Amino acid sequence: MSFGVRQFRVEMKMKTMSNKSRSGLMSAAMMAILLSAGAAFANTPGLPIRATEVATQWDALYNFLVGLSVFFFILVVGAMLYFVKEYRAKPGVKTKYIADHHLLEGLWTFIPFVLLMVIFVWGYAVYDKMISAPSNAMEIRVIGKQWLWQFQYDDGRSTINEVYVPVNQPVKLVMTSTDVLHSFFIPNFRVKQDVVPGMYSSVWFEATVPGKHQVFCTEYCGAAHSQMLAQVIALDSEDWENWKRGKKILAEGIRKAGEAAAVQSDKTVASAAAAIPATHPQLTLVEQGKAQFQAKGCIACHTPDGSSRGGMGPTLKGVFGSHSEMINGAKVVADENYIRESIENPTAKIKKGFNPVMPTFKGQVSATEMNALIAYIKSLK
Ligand code: HEC
Ligand SMILES: [Cu+2]
Repeated sequence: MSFGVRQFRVEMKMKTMSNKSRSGLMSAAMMAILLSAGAAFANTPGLPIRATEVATQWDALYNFLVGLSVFFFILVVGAMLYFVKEYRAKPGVKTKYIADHHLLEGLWTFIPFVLLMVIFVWGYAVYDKMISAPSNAMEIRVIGKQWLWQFQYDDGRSTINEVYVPVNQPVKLVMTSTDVLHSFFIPNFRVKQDVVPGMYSSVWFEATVPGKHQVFCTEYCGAAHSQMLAQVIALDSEDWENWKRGKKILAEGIRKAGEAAAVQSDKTVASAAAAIPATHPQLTLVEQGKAQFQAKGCIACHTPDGSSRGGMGPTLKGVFGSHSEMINGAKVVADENYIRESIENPTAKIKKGFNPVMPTFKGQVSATEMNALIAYIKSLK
């Protein structure tokens, strides 16, 4: 270590830096941190309302990052201004050559390392929470296409650009796209996930504030990208019951020659529900899948009940969620993506004990039909 005289003087100066200016710097930085910590409890100015627990957690992290940035901004700029004033070139004073200072170097490596690890672990924890749905979450399927959002519910209904959910209940979105990359973003919930053609991705939320929450497509997807908007309509328990009842009202209405629109209710949401278009309102999603299973001829090779069709094809009972064994010995978790691949590209993974005789159904199963088929296969426990 080569301690120059000049450097020594710098250190002495730092140590004797007037108590007043040092405490001024420190208290400004502390203020910044406290302000941002305080903001974690109220709504953060400039950000949308927080309508989920995850939103509160994201904001706390966000405010921490802002506070940290302000702290180091004040520290660095403050030190810079101080040094500019204190150590500007003076005639006759030659700056000493300074080689290294292990303690300082250690500190400016170690402190940022600790801070970045805190940010990483904290960020990962909230991301993990945002991405892993609780097992009791209600499922809604989302299909993105240029340029609208379609939603499919367990009860067989489907809606466009409006998704109805209950408050204080976890809801899992299982999403795919029929054309290009989209991304589903609900600012009030602070959740966002890419929606990708050819595969399923998912995200979940538990709305805590009833009302309308804006949805944006947040991946540029072509000319009308900015109009690819939707609303999450979060309903409190009474409205949610009305929405659920809307199904029966609608189904009856359709049977009674299209009287659905005549349903009277002072609940705006319930009347909106009654006007929802539905392809097969009398069939649940699982029932729609069962109909597809027969119509597409899957039933010729697969049974839904565990019985055998000989070597034709494996029974699909209990497949969903299981570890399916392939001829190469690999075990594959039979999730939505596996089921879809089995249907669209059956030879990609061949199940042990069977021949690759399944024809591809690529292009013959629409996104909504695929969701119904998957819901049906999932129901075969
Ligand atoms: C000609 C017979 C045949 C038809 C028709 C057929 N499959 Fe298959 N399927 C098979 C065979 C054989 C396998 C196992 C070999 C393989 O993995 O390709 C299989 C595998 C699967 C698997 C993976 C099962 C597992 O346990 O891993 C799924 C899911 C599946 N089929 C769904 C369907 C659906 C849905 C349809 C209708 C759209 C369908 N199949 C139509 C023969 C058929
Ligand atoms: Cu889009």
